[in-house]
Amino acid sequence: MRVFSGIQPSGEMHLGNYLGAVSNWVGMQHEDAVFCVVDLHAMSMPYDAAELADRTVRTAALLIAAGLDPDRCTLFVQSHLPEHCELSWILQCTATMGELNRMTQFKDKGRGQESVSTALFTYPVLQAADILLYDTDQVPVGDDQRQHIELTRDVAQRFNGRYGDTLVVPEHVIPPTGARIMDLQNPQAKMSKSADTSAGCVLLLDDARTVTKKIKSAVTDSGREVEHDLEAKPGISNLLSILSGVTGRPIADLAAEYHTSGYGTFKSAVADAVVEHLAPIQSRYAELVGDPAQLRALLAHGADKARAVARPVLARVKTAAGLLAG
Ligand code: ATP
Ligand code: LTN
Repeated sequence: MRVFSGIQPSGEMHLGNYLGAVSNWVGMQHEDAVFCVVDLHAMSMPYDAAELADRTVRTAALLIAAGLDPDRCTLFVQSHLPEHCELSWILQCTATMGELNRMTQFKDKGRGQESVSTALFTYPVLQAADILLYDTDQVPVGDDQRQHIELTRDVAQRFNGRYGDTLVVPEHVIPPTGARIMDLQNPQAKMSKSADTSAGCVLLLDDARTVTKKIKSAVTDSGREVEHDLEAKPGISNLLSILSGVTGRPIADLAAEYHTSGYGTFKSAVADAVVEHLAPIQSRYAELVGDPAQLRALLAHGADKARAVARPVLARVKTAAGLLAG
């Protein structure tokens, strides 16, 4: 069962990325699990070239600190394998303008920008290439990626219909809780590093004081009871998801325990649990970034492992699509 997922090195990792995706990757590690820092995707929005390489290494370090073990899975950097771009081109010949136009991420991220790169539009095709290049069965992602995985399936099925059974059609794996962590200041919007203010977004590397301040200032809902009700209590429900994510306890148990404790006490408990969960990740991260040469060596080894899977798949696709063998 091959597992593949990716994360952009486009900013600091936040609790949404961690609870919606990365913490699940940690539990899905085995020799056929492949995780990728998608630096090429991060170039589709305006970015600082002087910082990208450093962010890429730091993102990999944080993934390892969060529990990915490069000996138990494959961890590598997307741009180290040109095969991703090669397959992306071939798939662009199968994907249609109409289906890319329907992607909501493209519309959201492009909104308000003076000019939008072609890459932001074709972004989901590169993502499909990432996934299909590894004969992936399962893609663990947050809820916001549902549409991109559907597109990947459609493109794979169309390719297979045209050129014969060539690509494995993957399934998404969306966690039951944590799939959609919301902004603490605006529980109608997903927690995102690109939000207008950082107050509603807890970063994995925020210090204990900052985490506590952000969680204690989270907007809550009317009433006093701690209950899971996405419609009536989106703020409290979000905090319950976060507490469940970091403690591993079911939301129902937590809601019962804090039902009458009052919002203040509940928020303090959430803040303490998050701080406690992040502390060991932060100290492992500090050790890892102290040795960038070692991280680069780990990533080079990861790229070798990834290449061994990707090359034969790409060769199979090129033959199926009618390209002349070199
Ligand atoms: P952002 O919106 O913060 O810029 P992103 O979704 O654009 O993040 P990535 O950093 O590549 O980009 O996301 C990595 C993973 O984190 C994906 O699987 C995505 O579904 C998941 N994810 C991102 N935000 C959330 C969230 N608020 N709740 C749950 N999962 C999330
Ligand atoms: N688009 C994703 C990041 C991403 C990804 C992937 C996720 C790029 N390639 C392949 C899963 C599989 C995002 O923005 N979160």
